[in-house]
Amino acid sequence: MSFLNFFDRFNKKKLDDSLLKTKQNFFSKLSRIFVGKSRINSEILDQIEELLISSDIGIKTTIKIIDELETRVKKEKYLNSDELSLMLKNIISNLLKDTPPINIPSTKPYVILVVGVNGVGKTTTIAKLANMYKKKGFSVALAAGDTYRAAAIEQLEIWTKRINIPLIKRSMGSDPASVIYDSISYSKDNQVDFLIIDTAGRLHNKINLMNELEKISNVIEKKLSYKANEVLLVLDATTGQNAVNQAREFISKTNVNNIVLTKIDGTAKGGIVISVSDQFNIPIKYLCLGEKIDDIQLFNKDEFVDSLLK
Ligand SMILES: Nc1nc2c(ncn2[C@@H]2O[C@H](COP(=O)(O)OP(=O)(O)OP(=O)(O)O)[C@@H](O)[C@H]2O)c(=O)[nH]1
Ligand SMILES: [Mg+2]
Repeated sequence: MSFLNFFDRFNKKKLDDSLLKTKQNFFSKLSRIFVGKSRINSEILDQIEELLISSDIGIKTTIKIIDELETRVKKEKYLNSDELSLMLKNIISNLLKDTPPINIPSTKPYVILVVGVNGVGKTTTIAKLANMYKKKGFSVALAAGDTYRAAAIEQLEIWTKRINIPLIKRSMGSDPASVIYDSISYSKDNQVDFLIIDTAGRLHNKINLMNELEKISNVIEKKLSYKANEVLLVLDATTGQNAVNQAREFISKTNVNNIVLTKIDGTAKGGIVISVSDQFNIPIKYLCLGEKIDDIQLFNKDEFVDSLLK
């Protein structure tokens, strides 16, 4: 398996701009905590703790950060706010997991199964990924596995026409497993490099949704004799700690092996990225920073922390 850097130029400004609200939310408050103080005491640590929790970093991750901060502050009692910022940056960086580079498939098709609850940005993310691979010269096909809503198929149709790639679909209400079956046959017959599968975010109930995902996974494995290479869980950053609950649910019931956080632009809840990266043993692969086709970046923990805490 070879590796390739898909992003010719890392758009740091876009990341800075997207994280601005989160940063302002956090930092304006952090500097207020410091006004008139010249040393770190337990009262200040309590205030930082409260601030971290209110910044969507979550209780568990916040406790880890504060414990570490406490240990370090004990060694070095007198710190100004710049030094404390640097310390926080370092602690948060250490909590975040590295993201592996994008794999170039050695077997065809490389299957990406995209899962997540309704409205989080699955279909938009699929279009962004398809466009990214297409631009790099790979052949890409999409499977309209969300047969629950007619609009879902139409939405994918619009994207595939724009990107100029094939869409494998059936009519609304068909069995998604049959669409997946068709899409794998198509991919094999046409030497498709990347097959990206859209799935429903909402069914009659949660058990149905998880059963359907399991059925889809089984069809993929049976027809290809290997599992989906990537099960990509899409989480909406604007939903804050709800995204953590969704992650827990999907990770326990499906074979999620990568995470995308969408709608980072314009939310003050960017702290959720830290919470998700710390709490699950699954890497965040991409951040989505807008509705346009290019608004996607490979997650880079150092750039992320730098944009957030510089
Ligand atoms: N600002 C912003 N909006 C986004 C982003 N990603 C998706 N959206 C918007 O979020 C809305 C829902 O996106 P979809 O891609 O349709 O979400 P979905 O998960 O496929 O939704 P269902 O098919 O209903 O389950 C759309 O209006 C998108 O344009 C993002 O990174 N930033
Ligand atoms: Mg959709």
